[in-house]
Amino acid sequence: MKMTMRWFGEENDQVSLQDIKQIPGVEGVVWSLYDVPVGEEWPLEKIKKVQEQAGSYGLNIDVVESVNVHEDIKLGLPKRDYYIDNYIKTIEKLAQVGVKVICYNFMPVFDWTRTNLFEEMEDGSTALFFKNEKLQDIDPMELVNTISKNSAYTMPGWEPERLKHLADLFEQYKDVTEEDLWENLRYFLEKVIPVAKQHDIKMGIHPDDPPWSVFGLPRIITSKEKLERFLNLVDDPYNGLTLCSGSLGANPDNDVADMVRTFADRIHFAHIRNVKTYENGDFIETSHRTEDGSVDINGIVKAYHDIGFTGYARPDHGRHIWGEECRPGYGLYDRGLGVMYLWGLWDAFERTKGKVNA
Ligand code: DNO
Ligand code: MN
Repeated sequence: MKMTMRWFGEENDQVSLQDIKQIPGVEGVVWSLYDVPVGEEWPLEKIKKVQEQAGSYGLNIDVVESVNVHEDIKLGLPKRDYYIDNYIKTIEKLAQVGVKVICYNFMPVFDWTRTNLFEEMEDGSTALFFKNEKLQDIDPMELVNTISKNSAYTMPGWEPERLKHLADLFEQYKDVTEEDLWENLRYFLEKVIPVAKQHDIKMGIHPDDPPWSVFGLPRIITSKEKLERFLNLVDDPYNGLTLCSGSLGANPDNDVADMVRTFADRIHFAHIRNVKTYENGDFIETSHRTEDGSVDINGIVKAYHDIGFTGYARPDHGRHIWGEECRPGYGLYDRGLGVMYLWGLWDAFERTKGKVNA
């Protein structure tokens, strides 16, 4: 397991490369170019700049999260070929600096969705929260406004210029079914995977978060069966997964440890975090520790250890603790604790490997 940490860039993140370097066992940053509009080709100079910045702290830039997919591709509109061409050119550029994995998602309109970014927990920390009932009767625009008001940062997937066109986007998705989305995903993969393969870059789709439809929009990367269907769209090791335990774990029917064992060699990137789920469909993002939430993090790390996972991993969202002012879900402290919890489990499994009764 190669440990990484997400970093939003020098101008965009209160967490510094120095901070990241000081977390034990972190080898690289998971990055993106946030100022390039979705669908445009990434400029090589900007890519190289990140490489230099991270490199000066001895951190690699092997994993990109995300190269986002333009809505026209998801919608299957005529201009999709133009955007796919740009995507391919970006892959070629990323290959030049040695990128190994590209994480992306295929969620219509929204990336991850929560109803409160700073829900108070009993211990005085705050965390990302999803109130199921609230989402049933809220206008998406209202949620977008609340979310942007409560955050000093622009969050990937919630860029104001994109969301300005929200009404148009909803109109365009009006008649798009799940089956249409599958077909549009296949079209994209059939063009992109051969290029990624040629450049030895593994593609890892991130599951939908939460793993069910929101605001009536179709969502397809939600369960074990759907992941299986996805992998068969283009049955090639370069067409793989970013297996996110927290996104999938928001649905208690999803057994993530079982998915790790089933899809082993198709998992290129592991997002590991916990969530506490409630019967009414609400969930809150707790600390990474198994006992604190509903997801069996211990069992998941054991599964990764058992399959001899050599891919990349990162802690995912953390709580906001110790008074830290940070990007929602992406503070330094709780994610740092997350890294150490994951290493603690991993090292213990390593020590007992092959021993009877371990
Ligand atoms: C949620 C996060 C996501 C992720 C994107 C990837 O679990 O990891 O925000 O970054 O969906 O495209
Ligand atoms: Mn994730």
